[in-house]
Amino acid sequence: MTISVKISAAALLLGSSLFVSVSAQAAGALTVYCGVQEEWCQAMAVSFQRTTGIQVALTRKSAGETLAQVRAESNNPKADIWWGGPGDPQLQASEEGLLQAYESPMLKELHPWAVSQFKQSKGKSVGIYAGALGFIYNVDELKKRNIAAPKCWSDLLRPEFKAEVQAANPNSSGTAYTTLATLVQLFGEDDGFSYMKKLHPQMNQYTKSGIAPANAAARGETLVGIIFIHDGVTQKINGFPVDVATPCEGTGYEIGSMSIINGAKNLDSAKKWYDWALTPAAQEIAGQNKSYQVPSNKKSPIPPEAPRLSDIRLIDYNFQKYGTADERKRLLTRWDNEIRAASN
Ligand code: S7P
Repeated sequence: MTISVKISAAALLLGSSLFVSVSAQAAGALTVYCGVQEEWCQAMAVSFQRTTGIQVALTRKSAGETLAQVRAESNNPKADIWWGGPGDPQLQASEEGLLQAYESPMLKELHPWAVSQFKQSKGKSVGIYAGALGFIYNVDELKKRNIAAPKCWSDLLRPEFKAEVQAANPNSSGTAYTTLATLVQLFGEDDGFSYMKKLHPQMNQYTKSGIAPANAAARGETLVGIIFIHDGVTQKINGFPVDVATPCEGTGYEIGSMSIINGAKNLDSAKKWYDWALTPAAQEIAGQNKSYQVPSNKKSPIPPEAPRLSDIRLIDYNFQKYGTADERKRLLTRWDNEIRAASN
């Protein structure tokens, strides 16, 4: 979905009357490919425009889709900034020469995990937030059917969860690629794939976007979803009968990331967005829009609702290895051949 967010001069004065134009990519506008929830994407665009006067044309896409689009457009880049979504596809994009290096003066204010994304991408991507992978489940539906909540990866294989688990497709979704890479790192590659094979009959759908299983669990369309748990917290705060858990065996996490597209037509504006997006003022927009990740600037307050990474049994996720083009392609091909093919 592409929208161009424009604020009239009068609206800036009155602080209201935002209007949305269908004429995306207006001349001189900054074009942002946004990888998080729609509301947060839009709030960022509006706030940036208020702060700088620079118009923003924004498209929300899943991480794998953005990578494919940036690659397809590499001879004539349409976007300036890739903002949000798990960092592994941005590491691959960096390796493929699709991103441009930029060292923001804000770098010194960031947590080490955010700087590590910068170093691993050779200065072409940076961490903007972090969040852990886990489960969302519908508490009312579980109670109705007298089913115990899942606490471990192994629980998802229980007979009562047959066709009751939902996750995204790792080709399109950064969340699902994080899941795939997590299972491989946690159990070893072959055992990880055996687990995914056993999990396959438990799945009712592989969605395009990583956020979709959280929406489905909230509405009782699936008992369980595999998601970044902060998306489950959002549903809970929205009043849906859901809860979240992180797997007892251990779990992976994302470094939500940002980069400048190589050949960006609005480079100065892109750098302004990049620096601004790393400030506490910009990062607080997440919590204000019910997005509960851990922000990357050390001075940004962590929303009280955000799951604390220190409370979760996290694996030592190897972003360097699982973000390389070869490894991503190899694992995705193996997933297509051995897991996805089982549904055909
Ligand atoms: O904004 C929430 C969030 O979970 O969305 C991204 C998520 O991976 C969805 O993108 P995909 O469709 O590519 O999976 C996360 O980066 C972010 O924390």
